[in-house]
Amino acid sequence: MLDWKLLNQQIESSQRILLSTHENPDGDGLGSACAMYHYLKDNGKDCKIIHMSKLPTEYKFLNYENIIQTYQGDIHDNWLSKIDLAIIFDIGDYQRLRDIGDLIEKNKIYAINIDHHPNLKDKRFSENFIDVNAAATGEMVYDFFKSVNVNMNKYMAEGIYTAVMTDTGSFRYSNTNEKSHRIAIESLNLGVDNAKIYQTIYENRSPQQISLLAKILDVLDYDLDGQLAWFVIDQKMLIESGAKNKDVDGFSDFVRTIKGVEVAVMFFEIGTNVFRVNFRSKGKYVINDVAKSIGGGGHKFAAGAITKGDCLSVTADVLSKAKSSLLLQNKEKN
Ligand SMILES: [Mn+2]
Repeated sequence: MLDWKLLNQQIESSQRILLSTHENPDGDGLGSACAMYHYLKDNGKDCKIIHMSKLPTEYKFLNYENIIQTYQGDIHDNWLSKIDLAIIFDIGDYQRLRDIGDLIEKNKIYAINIDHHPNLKDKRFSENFIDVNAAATGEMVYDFFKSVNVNMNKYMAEGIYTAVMTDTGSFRYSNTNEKSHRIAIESLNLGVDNAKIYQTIYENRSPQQISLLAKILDVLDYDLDGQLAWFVIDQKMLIESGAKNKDVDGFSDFVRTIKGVEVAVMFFEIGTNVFRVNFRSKGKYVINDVAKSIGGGGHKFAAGAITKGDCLSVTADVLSKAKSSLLLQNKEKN
């Protein structure tokens, strides 16, 4: 059991509090930060959510009164130099804090990590609250509220709901648990508009993104009797379709939905001879070991890495590692 009272003590003894999450933030990191923000504001704290990226348009609905800001030294450094506490959500890897991580170290800020990624406790954080069994970091923030007897308001629930909905694939992935649904019930009772949140996040695809999807389906390849599906998105495909980097989000989840496919692997060329590799598993095979073996990491069934090399050697290397891992896991099962 995590000692959430400790977190509350830290909050109570702090006045200026920074909330943040990883670069290229997702619904879990942003939703968790927003839920906490509304709790802290209600308690009279001076707090800001500052992160390294541009806020993705699909999450702008969370940004009431401009509470979520993109880090800019000239605007924020003064405020940041006087904070008492930083609470970081869903980070996975300290590096993903970028400049904010450097500032925390440089200013020796008391920083608390709340995360459900299976990571070693990072010493750069003063406290680590880690629960790998939580479907979302948002569930941990919910646990915190419960254990210190906080009644959620609609804004807090909206953040928590967004976090849980996005990290459970809208309550469909294998990490979805009883608590995820309980959170949904409570959120709906508090007036959260679930259909509106879903549509805002997932039913706003651009025609460019769909045209990129068409190209992917064209190059989709299968291995291990159709259990492993993989595809490459190179710069040329991106340019030809007019899609943006972030438009590839969700494609590996989509490929995993194919009948018989247990693991989907995406190779996305983010720079010349630099690939982001994404692994998604339906649950039969653990894939974060493979991600780890090429310098990445993540959850058991959703992981990723960045790797360098030309397309042919990168795909050959990663696929051979993935295949050996799957075959080995098969053997261990039988
Ligand atoms: Mn998460």
